[in-house]
Amino acid sequence: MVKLSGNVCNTPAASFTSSPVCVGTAIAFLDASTEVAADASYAWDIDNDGTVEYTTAGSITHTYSEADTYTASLTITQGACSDTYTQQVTVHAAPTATLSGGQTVCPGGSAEFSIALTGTGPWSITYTDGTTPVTINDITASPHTLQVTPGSTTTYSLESVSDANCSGTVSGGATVTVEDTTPPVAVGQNVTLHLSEGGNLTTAAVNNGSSDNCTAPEALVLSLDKTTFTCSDTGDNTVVLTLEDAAGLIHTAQATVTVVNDIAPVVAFTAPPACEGAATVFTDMSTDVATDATYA
Ligand SMILES: [Ca+2]
Ligand SMILES: [Ca+2]
Repeated sequence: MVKLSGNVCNTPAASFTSSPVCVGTAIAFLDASTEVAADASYAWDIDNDGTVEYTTAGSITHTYSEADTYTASLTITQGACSDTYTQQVTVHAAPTATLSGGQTVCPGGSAEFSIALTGTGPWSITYTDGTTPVTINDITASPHTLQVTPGSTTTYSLESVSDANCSGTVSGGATVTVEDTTPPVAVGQNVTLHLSEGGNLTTAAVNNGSSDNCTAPEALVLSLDKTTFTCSDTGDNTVVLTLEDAAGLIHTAQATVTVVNDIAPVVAFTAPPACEGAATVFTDMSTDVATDATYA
């Protein structure tokens, strides 16, 4: 028979393992202690504040209410011997993604909106236009800017987010309004029109860089209230240049058309043969006679 004297005991080797979890999920403390006697008592202090939360012999689980890095300790006592093991355990915060923005763009135009992210990158997000979900992976920075080109007014929202550690919660939304509510800007210029060149006025001659916020210059519909000028219009005439964009919005500008009658009149008359003594009838067949022409 062996006689023990003094505080002779078998010293335990306390140990446990844990893996990081996301907040709200129970974290497992897996007992890895050795040299544990049958009468060993366990004391788990899961936040190392000196107050023991669990006295379970063997593995435990615990759910922390807040994301943080905690120091946890396990003390095993058997007889007069004890051992304490401490280890940091990690509880990750759930990431968040918040979509914001909203813009009015021209038809065919693209818009940008912003997704603010919390957590630890890289993130993956899934957003939707209400019909088709789109997932973007490997986002490394916050905020993430997203460019979209909706064919019509569309509201976007987020469906899910996850970061390097956890899946999280999403919020917010962004509406991209596709429309043109801005009329074009008609800019005219004064024109001198020489009747010798035909007397036809073109919109290109009067247009002086008219433009629109959405419609390309070549796609604008230009028209004039008067395009044909004759010698009776000699002098200054006011014309109206009308501009219509693809949205049907209209703007007008006035311009002065100075008509120059530079056509030489063609003098002609007929004088049919008449009997001697009878009056000969002279008929004026002149053309291109200006209103200010004088006859002699
Ligand atoms: Ca404690
Ligand atoms: Ca417009």
